[in-house]
Amino acid sequence: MTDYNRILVTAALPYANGPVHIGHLAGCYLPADIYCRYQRARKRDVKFIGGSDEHGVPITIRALKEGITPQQVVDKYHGMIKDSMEKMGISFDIYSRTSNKVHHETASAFFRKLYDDGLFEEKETEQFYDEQSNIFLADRYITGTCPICGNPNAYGDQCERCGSSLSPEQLINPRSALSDAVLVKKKTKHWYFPLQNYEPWLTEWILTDHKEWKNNVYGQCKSWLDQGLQSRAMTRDSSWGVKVPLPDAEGKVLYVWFDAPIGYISATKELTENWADYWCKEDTKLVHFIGKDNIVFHCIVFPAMLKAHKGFVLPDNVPANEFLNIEGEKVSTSRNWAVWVHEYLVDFPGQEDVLRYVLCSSAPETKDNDFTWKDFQARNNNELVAIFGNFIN
Ligand code: B3M
Ligand code: ZN
Repeated sequence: MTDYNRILVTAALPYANGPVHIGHLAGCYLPADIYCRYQRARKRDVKFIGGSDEHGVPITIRALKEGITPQQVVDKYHGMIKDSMEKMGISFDIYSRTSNKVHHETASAFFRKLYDDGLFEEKETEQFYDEQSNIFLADRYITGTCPICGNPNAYGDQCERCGSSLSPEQLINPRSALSDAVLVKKKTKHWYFPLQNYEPWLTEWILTDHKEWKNNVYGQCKSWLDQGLQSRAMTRDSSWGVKVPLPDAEGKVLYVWFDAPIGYISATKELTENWADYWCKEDTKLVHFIGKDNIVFHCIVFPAMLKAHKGFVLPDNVPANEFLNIEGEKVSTSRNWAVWVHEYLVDFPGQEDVLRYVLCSSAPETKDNDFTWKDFQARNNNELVAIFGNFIN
């Protein structure tokens, strides 16, 4: 739609299990911020929504490893992330968090509506369970021997030596990556959302009606749709998250990718009592800024959820950037290969705009790009100081 009266902009909710790095800024927060500043300058009615994603496996694992509670993990990192965003001038209208009460209520009611409308499938399956840590393990926290190349340290989702994508069932001698315990199989019931039922609609909506989406986004959607969609479990066994609002669901929470995007709605509720104008009126333009690893969730899963629920606007565009590498290598949190924003802010006080300038001049818009300190220095000295500085003088 070209005729709209308000713009609702969201930026992916970072997991509160670690600080943010410059790849996050370049990929998502800076482009979203620039877009919002531009729209405000045009006097458009724009709301810029952000917040921390405080549920999910990454947070519980972090808590287990550090010997603290998930709440302590998210309190620590939510504060750090919020502070980094503010200091970098990311001009959110609200930066909320998914552990808030309003979010739990909103996500819970959303699930309940789909349940009451009979839109979930209930299935019992056997899953790997770690009896030492007392948890069901997500695929990537299961290790074992790769059936293809014999690598003894392959993961339940893939083998990093031979590159094969795997399922935990294929691993020889599966063990827990947390406790090293030998795993047992346990029965568990979950609620699945049949994405395949939305496939004809999604195909038309994306591939025909949204040909203008960025190539990388459109291409990923097309390849998902070409492969065919399947039911996805929207609940998990865990004590951390939004409780499944059903009587026979003790120890179950909503899948983090079910609740997190609803966080955009909850945060808007927190921001303004007119939240429904932004989410439910057809003359709203909804734009999701994200990184490329979040495409399927924002273009396929969340729109299907919104469609199923009824009454919400759908995204008009989902601009996703590629990744920013550092000095020729992929960012890796585990190897601490990243430029952390909170550290930059200490090492280069008052130089926030220099970083914004460099990241936006080499933004990974159509392909992965590289950040180097040499380039940072050159752009500062040759472009900002020499050209721009002299011009102002
Ligand atoms: N927290 C994944 C990420 O930080 C996830 C995004 C949620 S957006 C609703 O990349
Ligand atoms: Zn292998």
